[in-house]
Amino acid sequence: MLQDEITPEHLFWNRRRWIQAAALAGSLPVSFGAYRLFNPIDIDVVLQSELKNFVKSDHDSKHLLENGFAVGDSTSSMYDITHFNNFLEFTDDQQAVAAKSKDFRTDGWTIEVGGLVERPMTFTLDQIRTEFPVEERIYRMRCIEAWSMVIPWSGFPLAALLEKVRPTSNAKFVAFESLKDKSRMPNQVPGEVQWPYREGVRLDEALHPLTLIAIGLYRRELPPCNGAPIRLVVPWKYGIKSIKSIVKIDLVADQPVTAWNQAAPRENGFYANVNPNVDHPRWSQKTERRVGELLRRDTLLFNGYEKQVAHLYDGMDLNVHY
Ligand SMILES: Nc1nc2c(c(=O)[nH]1)N[C@H]1C(S)=C(S)[C@@H](COP(=O)(O)O)O[C@H]1N2
Ligand SMILES: [Mo]
Repeated sequence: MLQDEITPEHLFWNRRRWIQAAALAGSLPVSFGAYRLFNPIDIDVVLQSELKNFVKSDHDSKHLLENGFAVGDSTSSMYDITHFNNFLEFTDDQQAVAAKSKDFRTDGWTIEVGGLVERPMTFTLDQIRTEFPVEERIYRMRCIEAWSMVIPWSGFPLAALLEKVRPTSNAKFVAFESLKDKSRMPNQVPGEVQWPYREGVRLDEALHPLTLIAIGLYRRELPPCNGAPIRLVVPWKYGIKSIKSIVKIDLVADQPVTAWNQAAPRENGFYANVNPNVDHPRWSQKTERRVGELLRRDTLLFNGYEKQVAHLYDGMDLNVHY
């Protein structure tokens, strides 16, 4: 299950092959998403450097599957992962995020971790990269808009970061903020979402071993379109929760304001757990389109991570929007 055993990496990273694959995809519209018909050979993702500090998981693939650290479904291609994105700071056109974000600069990036903690800390990216051993997690990503992918993230548990700063006993939630800088994120215009993009989870959700801070995918640094240089991934929740390009993490006592809950609370609950039994006000959540596949798939409760996370919600009614 480890990526170097199953992925012929040169196929993803040989630029010529990649372009050929994209061209082929464009000539086979029946088996691919319709968006490719209109956007067949558009290679605008700048290839990022390889990550160091990789750890091999000491579990076998059976344990990876049991923990939810890997999935049985096949991994989405680099092309799909980087050419259908939600990143409203750049554009609301999912197919144009790659092109609009490709020159996004992340040098000098820092992440400030504070609030109700014993040891507030500010990390540079280099510190993050050396401090935390990076592992591969192959997760489903299910957007609230009913599309999905399978993404091989490179990252480390958020719990490892929180351990360093030592949350105090008053801390009950974790609040996240993306970069706010209109000169680098040109679509930070007045609209539904108030900038910066903000997200939050309960502290026990934050400490769950599935909750990941990702700094890469396919063992490369994160491409801008996927939230460079550092983002959250909470695989059992709708994609809105997996906030990109984080600059600030705060431990807080009360449920924090989140961008989409604030913008449209009837459509986006604070919890936003993937749930096929609770429809979006404007569409069903029972099925999803896996990007790159023809037939729709059934959406799974907690995005297929029920065994790992259902206990976090004991006593909550799973047929209610929350
Ligand atoms: N800062 C920020 N983070 C964000 C978003 C965004 O618009 N801005 N979109 C979210 C949504 S709706 C989804 S589905 C995922 C998509 O992640 P991906 O493009 O890497 O697949 O990012 C989430 N994180
Ligand atoms: Mo989303």
